[in-house]
Amino acid sequence: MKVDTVWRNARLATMANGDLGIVEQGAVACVGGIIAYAGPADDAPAFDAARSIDCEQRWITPGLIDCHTHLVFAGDRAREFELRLAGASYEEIARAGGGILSTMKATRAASHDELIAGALPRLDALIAEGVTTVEVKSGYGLTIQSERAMLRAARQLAGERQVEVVTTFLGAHALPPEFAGDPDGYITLVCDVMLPMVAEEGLADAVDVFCEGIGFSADQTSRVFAAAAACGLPMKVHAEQLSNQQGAALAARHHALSADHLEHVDAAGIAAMAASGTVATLLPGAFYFTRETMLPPVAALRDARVPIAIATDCNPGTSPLTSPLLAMNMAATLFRLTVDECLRGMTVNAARALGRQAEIGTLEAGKRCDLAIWNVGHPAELVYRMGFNPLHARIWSGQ
Ligand code: DI6
Ligand code: FE
Repeated sequence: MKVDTVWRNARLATMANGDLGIVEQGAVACVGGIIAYAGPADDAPAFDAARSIDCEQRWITPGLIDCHTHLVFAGDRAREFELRLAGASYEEIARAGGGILSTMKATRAASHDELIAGALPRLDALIAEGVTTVEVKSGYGLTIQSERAMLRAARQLAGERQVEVVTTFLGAHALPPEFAGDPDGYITLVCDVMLPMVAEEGLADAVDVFCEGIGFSADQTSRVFAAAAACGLPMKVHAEQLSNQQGAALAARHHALSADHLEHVDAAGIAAMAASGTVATLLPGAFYFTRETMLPPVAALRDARVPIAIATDCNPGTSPLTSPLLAMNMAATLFRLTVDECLRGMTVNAARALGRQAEIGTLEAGKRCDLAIWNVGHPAELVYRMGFNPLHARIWSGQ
């Protein structure tokens, strides 16, 4: 078989077949950036490879996928962090005009180049730990111009680095000051003006809503979902992070790709997600950083066979985290996910949360050749260690 590159003498965690899909003596070959073979070396065809790489028994996983980030923003919230350490709650700060709105002010004032320059160090941190696909949300502009600027900056990141960027319109992230006291009026702007513009200009691959007491109600969320469906865009939702607004059940009814956070999700929400195939995206960085105490019901999600993804939720307010490895360690240590669930949560299930499971997330023929090659004795080390990066090499689209 004529191939561009073969990676041989490797141990594979393919993430195929519902577990880690381990192949002890494996090989991966690619042609034109697409995996042509991934499996046991003994079963591989004879490769006529332009490039043959001896992996010296290193482990290869699919490239990691961070399926929930707010990577593009300006400013920081370090001062607010100090206030929270002094006892102010996230909600108190948000209601006092801090929080998302303080990042909104800085983001509206930033130029396109400034948004790019601010996001690149955060993107580079993710790439350094083997991320090959990253989801980036808008939601700090909250006007047509500024939401458009955020999404354009997110799209531009894919031109600055060898990475896939999947964008999500999160205009319904917070109520902008121009609509103070009129959330329904703002949701009308989101549905009737922003969303059609975003869809028309191809700026977003999905739509998200912050369904929460300090965000938007289930009714307002439902309006955005209906408008997204009318624009042909899939949905996601920040749901049950601080309270139970029935956001997950609503998302499932709309066949959303994912419902994210879920600390306060109930049995009805879980059953609805199981029925619709909506992915549960858990965000341990936000749980840890806000010192949340309500754990997401992992055992109930597991029992209902709801696919679980993990992401950094990189954002300046509740999760200034740019380490997918630490996110996995937190998901295991804080949420009691297993090693297999953590690794699948950052690969195959994260791909599903983005609706990209046909193209990425496992080491299987036909998928894009995104690889992370690790200096570890077993994949469990990727979840076990804290603050150590054992990445040996990262391959994106065969390069
Ligand atoms: N939930 C969160 O934790 C982030 N957004 C959301 O809907 C917080 C974003 C921020 O505080 O800047
Ligand atoms: Fe988020």
